[in-house]
Amino acid sequence: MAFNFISAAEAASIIKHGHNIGLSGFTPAGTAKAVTAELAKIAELEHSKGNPFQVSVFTGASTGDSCDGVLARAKAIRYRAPYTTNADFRKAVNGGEIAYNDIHLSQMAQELRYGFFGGIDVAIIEACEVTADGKIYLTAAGGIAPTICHMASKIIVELNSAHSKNMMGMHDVYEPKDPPYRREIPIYKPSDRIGTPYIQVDPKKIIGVVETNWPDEARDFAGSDPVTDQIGQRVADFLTADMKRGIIPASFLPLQSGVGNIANAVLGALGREKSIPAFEMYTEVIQNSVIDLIRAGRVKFGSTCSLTVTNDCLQGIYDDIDFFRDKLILRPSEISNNPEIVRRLGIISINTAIEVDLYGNVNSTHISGTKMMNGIGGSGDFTRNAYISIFTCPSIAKEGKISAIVPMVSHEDHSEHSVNIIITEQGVADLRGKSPKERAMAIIENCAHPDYKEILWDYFKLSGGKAQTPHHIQAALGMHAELGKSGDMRNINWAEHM
Ligand code: 0RQ
Repeated sequence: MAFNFISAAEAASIIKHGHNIGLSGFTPAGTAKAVTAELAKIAELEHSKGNPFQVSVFTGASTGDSCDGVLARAKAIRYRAPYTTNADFRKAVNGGEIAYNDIHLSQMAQELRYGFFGGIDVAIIEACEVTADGKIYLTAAGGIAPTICHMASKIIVELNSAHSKNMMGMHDVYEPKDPPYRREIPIYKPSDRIGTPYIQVDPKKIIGVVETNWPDEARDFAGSDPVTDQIGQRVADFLTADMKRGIIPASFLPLQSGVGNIANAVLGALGREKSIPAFEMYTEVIQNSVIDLIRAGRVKFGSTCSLTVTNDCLQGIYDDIDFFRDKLILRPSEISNNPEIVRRLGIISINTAIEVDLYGNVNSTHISGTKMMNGIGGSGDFTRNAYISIFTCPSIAKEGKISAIVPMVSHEDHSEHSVNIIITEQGVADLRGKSPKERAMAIIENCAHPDYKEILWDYFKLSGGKAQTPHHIQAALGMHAELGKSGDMRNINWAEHM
């Protein structure tokens, strides 16, 4: 079958007000870009005529500016799930303009299939190749592409020559059946292949192919600094000690690590720690630091949903594809983040917290309990099911006006029942096997910044001390209230709250 080659603007004109659109990609990696950029122009034109024009957008994770950025600025998004990182989008969400649903990334595809959101009208899939018999070869991410391809009545392919066809063969496309027919997902080690290297669709559903040459829009993270380096080294020392005392097997366990400069620093430190053997990753995002470790022989294999790397790093992988073919695999987010596999493989998860409370509850998503930062991402998929779940964060934010260790989290994403280890630049709190009061003492003593230690000890003492989980309910969010009042948590006077 010969494809209908169309412009991005023609493709965008197929999308109507009220449509549910699904996009390939996971982070800016592999996300369709050209059609959404044109869709924003259509929305602006319709709005200028006084017509409503908004769509609902479903993706694997965050996207780049050419999706969440332009669409948010054009006020073209009514509803969005499951995760974003774009600053303009964040502003629109916190200004009440967009209905945003922050969902565990492993669940996005199945919740679409279960019908929680209605259908998918149009799927926009970035590909490095598409064949006449309907085989779509994805680019730098798996995301929810298999599910939206099979659900959508119309598929638009963005055939992006900025991605090399060398990517063909790097994906492992697998979609589980839904209950009551679901079986185990047969992955027993990070490198297992269980699916096909392409998505098979009915070619008649591909209503247009848009040829583009649009590089991925992955962010370049700030370099390391003394605080992130210290956190990274503490993670490496902690894991080394746990291996030496036999908790982690001598052959080590697969790692998951979040996104950002702390994740880069952690991986850098693990790479340097020669007492840790070369290890595997079973993770959702691979950043530049992991590619460096694969080249250095420190990471033996990386299973991921996306290659969220800089474009020169991605080009390096394409140029060296023969080296990387047996060292990398890309999976749909439903598989890369699947709780069944996380628990089976015994993954060590390392994610970043916004704030942590005295009892080990973690807030990963909301600033002062109300303003959305990014979303939970995959952190919950891994944390709840990990062999050891670790959260890292600097002990303070905003030049010390904010403590990351607080009496009670202002929003909870990961509960005390799932969180094992807290690591700040100050130290490590090992919460395993500890009661709530023992956890509080470990967290204050080891993780809080010196400016906040006395403040937190005072709260702990004033909260009564006898209950299973001591709190002074009126004062529990007193540090947040103080931040709102004076702009600095250090000004807290507990007597005013009790
Ligand atoms: O503010 O941007 O104004 O400088 O939050 O914080 O320290 O730069 O760290 O970029 O790693 O982000 C948790 C948001 C951390 C991220 C979070 C302010 C701080 C700074 C960013 P500025 P840092 P990071 C993998 C798994 C959830 C999803 C997840 C995240 C900004 O890691 O979204 O883990 N995680 N997914 O100053 C007020 C506090 C603060 C605070 C930090 N307590 N109060 N502001 N900040 N703590 C990804 C995927 O799933 C795809």
